[in-house]
Parts: sequence; structure tokens; C-alpha cells
Amino acid sequence: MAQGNSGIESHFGGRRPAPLQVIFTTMHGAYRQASFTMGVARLAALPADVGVEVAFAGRSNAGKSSVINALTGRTALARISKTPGRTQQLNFFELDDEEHRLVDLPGYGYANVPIAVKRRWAALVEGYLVSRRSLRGVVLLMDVRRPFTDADSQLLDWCAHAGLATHLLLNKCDKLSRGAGARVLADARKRLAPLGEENLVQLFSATRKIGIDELGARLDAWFGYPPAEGNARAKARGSAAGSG
Ligand SMILES: Nc1nc2c(ncn2[C@@H]2O[C@H](COP(=O)(O)OP(=O)(O)O)[C@@H](O)[C@H]2O)c(=O)[nH]1
Ligand SMILES: [Mg+2]
Repeated sequence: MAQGNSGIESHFGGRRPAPLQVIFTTMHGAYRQASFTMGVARLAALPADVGVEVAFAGRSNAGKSSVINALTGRTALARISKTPGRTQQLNFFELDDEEHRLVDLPGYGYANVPIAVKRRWAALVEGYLVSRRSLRGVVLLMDVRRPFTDADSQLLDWCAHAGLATHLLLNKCDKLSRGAGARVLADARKRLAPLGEENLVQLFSATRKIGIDELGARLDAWFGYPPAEGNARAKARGSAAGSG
């Protein structure tokens, strides 16, 4: 057919739809400006409790550092630890300014950690969660293949009772088939329902960046960033599909 038109134009009957650019700009720019500010091993050393903070919690090896890297588009911002359970500190990342921060909490559930280290972890993390006024929400990561360990459930219940909003990531969903992932998600929603509306759950993959728009939409809401167009769509899609 010699119509002198590109395939796309003829497909849309000569009218071009809006540019697809939005696909590449779904994340608020602040996440890409993230920088590491400090690691803190004692409550007394926490940075000023102002602005808004979002913490990432979960078992060692669940993928906290990988998720922070995926979110910020920085490959090695939060060091991806090869020795899980060793980093007993809270790592702070500033976004566009010092009043918007991500916090990588020390992981738990590592089998070979001495009881003294576990106690220290509990004192540090609980002390932080209890006292931190700028903490707007907790992103709780679980490995989708081994979700809801006792420690995960404890932390989730603890946050709910403390009135802390949580966003549950079933990470490493690239390791499961779609059907298996969907079943874990449905089960997780059932478990979360009694905990209240402030607790949502989604599938996620840090390595494939699956679910990043949905996570971005929740973080935008927590940080008070205006929703990106793509995120608004992800949200609409999510609720249509019964997200959370
Ligand atoms: N397949 C897969 N592997 C992941 C994913 N997220 C993290 N990992 C891997 O899991 C391991 C632990 O990740 P890391 O971010 O260090 O976990 P952290 O201890 O919670 O900070 C690393 O080998 C990561 O490459 C994911 O979404 N999919
Ligand atoms: Mg880590």
C-alpha cells in the first residue's frame, strides 16, 4: 500500500494520539535525587526529627536495599549486602531535600545471629518506630516465596497497633509464576483486611522493577508529592483490580 503514511499514523486514521512520554516519567523526580546521608546505630544519633520519613523494614535478604536502589534508579545507593544480618544500623537517604527521607532499617530473621544482637536490634528498631514523629509509613518487605514468617507478622501487627501505616511488598515476584504470585497476593489481602485501610499490599520485583508505579504512588501520598500522571493511572488501575 503506497499511502505515504507511517504504520502508526494510518492505524490511528491519520490522527496521532498524545505522546507516550508519560511512560518514562511516572516517578516523581525527588527519588532520583536520593543521596546517602548517614548510618545510625544508636537512637541518640538520629538526625533531626522534622519533615517526612518513610522506613523500609523486613528480613535480611528480603531485598530492602535492592528496592531502594530500584526506586531511586541508583544501582548501588543502598549497599546490597552480601553478608545479611551484619548491618545493625539505620541508613538514612535524603530525597530532594533534608525534609524527605528514606530509611533502610536493619534486617531481622537471620538465623545465626546471637541473642544479644537480636536484643539490640529490637531496642534500636522499636525505639525508632515508637519515637519517630516524622515517620509517615513503613514499607514492609517480604520474600513472596516465604511470606509472613513469625517475625514479619509480629512487625506488621505491631505497626498496626501503633497506628503506623504500612505498605507491604511481596518482593521477588519474578521468581513465581503469575498464578502463584496472584494467590500469595490474595492471601496477603485477607490477612491485612482486619488491620485496617492504612495497610496495603502489592507484588513487587526489585530486579525487574515490577510494581514500581504502585509503590511510587503510595510514597508520593506519604511524602505529599503531587501524583505523577502515570501514578494516578496506576492507582486507578490498581483500585479497579481491587489493589490493597
Ligand atoms: N530475583 C530477585 N532477586 C532479588 C530481588 N530483590 C532482591 N533480590 C536479591 O536478593 C538478595 C538480597 O537483596 P538485598 O537488597 O541485599 O536485601 P536486604 O538484606 O533486605 O537489603 C540479593 O542477592 C538481591 O540481588 C528481586 O526482586 N528479584
Ligand atoms: Mg540491605
